[in-house]
Amino acid sequence: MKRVELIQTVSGIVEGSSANRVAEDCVIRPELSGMRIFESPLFAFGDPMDPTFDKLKEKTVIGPHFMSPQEWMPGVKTVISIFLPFTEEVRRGKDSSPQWPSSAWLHGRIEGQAFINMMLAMSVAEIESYGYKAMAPSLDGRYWSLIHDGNTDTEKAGFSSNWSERHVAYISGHGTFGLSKGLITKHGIAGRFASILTDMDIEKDERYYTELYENCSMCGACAKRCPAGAISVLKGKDHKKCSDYLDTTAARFEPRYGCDKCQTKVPCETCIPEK
Ligand code: B12
Repeated sequence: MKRVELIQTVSGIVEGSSANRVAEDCVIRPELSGMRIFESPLFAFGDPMDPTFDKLKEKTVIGPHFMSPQEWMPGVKTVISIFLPFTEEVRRGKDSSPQWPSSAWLHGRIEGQAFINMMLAMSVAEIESYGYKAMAPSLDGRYWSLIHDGNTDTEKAGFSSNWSERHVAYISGHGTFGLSKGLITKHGIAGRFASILTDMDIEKDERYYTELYENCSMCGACAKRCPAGAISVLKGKDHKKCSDYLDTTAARFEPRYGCDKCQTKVPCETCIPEK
């Protein structure tokens, strides 16, 4: 299996799977039945031996709880980072208001992640069928993430994870962080990330940036749109305010939740913004 075949395989799952469309039996509004969730994915291939992975263990970056690619999978030779941009239908949900996310975005958050989990499992099985080892940290039993502050749990840091898809995407060559803390790729910020580790040696990408926030113009559009007041050009991003606001969406839209404001109708929505 070569780089191009792997890209074709994963892209084929995104193109062809009915799980990348909202099913009739779970739809919030009838007109969203069959809505496609993700566009064609973008790939970045990282080197698991990149010393920047060690830096992620520093407290000021992520922390010692971050598990390196080798800790997840001894013998790993390639980190495959995948960006799945949301379709225009998801980004332009018709019932969006300045305060609340659209039904389309809620489907993108919840059914979109369910599709990603399936896509990862299918992709891992496909790589293994060629005789290589592969695994997706986010599907592994050791994976954890905390979307609240970690005061009650000393081993798990708050607002963190032992495998951060954005940091992995940054190292692999997708793009850089933005003021909202989302990662801005060549196809923008509005989408979700996933990753696979494998012992297949695939040609790596070069990072096209040197600074952490290089792709962000610091225009402040995301700060103006944030209904939680969680983003500030001067103070950066307040995860607690963001998370508390997400809780109000969970109460209102149960069993779904989410917020689109820092990812849509901003200059970095679908591209790297001009400075
Ligand atoms: C915890 C979490 C949250 C928390 C905290 C958010 C955060 N930014 O960390 C809360 C609940 C607030 C949250 C909210 C949302 N989330 Co969220 N969340 C996560 C999760 C589970 C872990 C993130 C994590 O590990 N953070 C760790 C801390 C350390 O990150 P940080 O403080 O931002 O990191 C900074 C430092 O490391 C610093 N730094 C300092 N020195 C150095 C040196 C180096 C070398 C580097 C690289 C960095 C660095 O740079 C970073 C940026 O400032 C990931 C899934 C995953 N496993 O990756 C999704 C994830 C980050 N969330 C995502 C999304 C989409 C959202 C929401 C839009 C919700 C929604 N979908 O409706 C909102 C708003 C996002 C936002 N603006 O932050 C996406 C991001 C997509 C993107 N384009 O970037 C992710 C990747 C999920 C996914 N699978 O796609 N989320």
